Amino acid sequence: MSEDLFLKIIDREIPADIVHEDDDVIAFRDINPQAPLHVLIVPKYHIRTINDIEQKDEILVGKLFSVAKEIAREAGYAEDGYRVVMNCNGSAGQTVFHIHLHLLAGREFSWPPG
Ligand code: IU
Repeated sequence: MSEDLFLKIIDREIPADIVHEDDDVIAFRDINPQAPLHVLIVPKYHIRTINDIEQKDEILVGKLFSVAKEIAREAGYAEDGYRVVMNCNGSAGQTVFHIHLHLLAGREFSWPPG
């Protein structure tokens, strides 16, 4: 069993409400949603934090945004707007150390974020 909780979701060792999956990426609803739509878009191989992204990962990281855009569009939020966020390390609030893009939609978001 892996210690990476998101690899466990990818391997179906722990459950998740999966909304998208392809060869590179999985996306599932956050268990503690912060907006009516809150989905995590996750690469299928382990990258610990943004600090660990390498040149070979650039296409994959770009794909996280393409998948987020498509999920937002399919859910009807393309025009109203949505937010995507990736936290890096402790001060930003990263709690799961396998990079993931948060997609949040369905409410107003303030700026700057808390
Ligand atoms: P963060 O950026 O690392 O703080 O985000 C981690 C998110 O993963 C957080 O919003 C959790 O609610 C979410 N999550 C999840 O959806 N399913 C899980 O099994 C676990 C965490 I562990």
